[in-house]
Amino acid sequence: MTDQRTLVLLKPDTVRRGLVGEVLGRFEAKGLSIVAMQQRTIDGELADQHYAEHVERDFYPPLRTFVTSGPLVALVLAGEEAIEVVRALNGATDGRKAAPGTIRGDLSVSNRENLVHGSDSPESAEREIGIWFPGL
Ligand code: IDP
Repeated sequence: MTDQRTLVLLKPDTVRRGLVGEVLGRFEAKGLSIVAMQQRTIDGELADQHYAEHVERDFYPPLRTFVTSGPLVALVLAGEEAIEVVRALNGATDGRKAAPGTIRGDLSVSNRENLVHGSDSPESAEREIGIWFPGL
């Protein structure tokens, strides 16, 4: 039993489509705790920090435009194996391929506008929490 923290984003498509309650509800129903939560619109600099490992990729410029396109909700969630649990709830990156029952599988048909982000390792989680919620 490992209690973990993870950084989750409800990306601008979630807010635009009015799905914040639906998506947040899935995390809460699973038993994860909300440690911090903030709605904000970010600039390109913060997007570059968050997606540091992707900034050179072909898909990054439109991703950067997308994540800065409107308000998103940043969260820190906690619980046993929270990192893996969140990624399982999120589903595969491409909404068209994500399994039914997952957030992306049920609610997204896009590889980019896929509603959610979840940290992919304990190291990423701590790095990302430091970016979005300094001092937490
Ligand atoms: P993840 O969010 O499932 O961990 P990553 O590979 O870390 O996936 O990619 C980060 C984000 O970049 C994805 O959630 C998605 O929004 C976007 N992305 C990844 N691959 C592609 C692609 O091939 N085309 C368009 N957007 C992509």
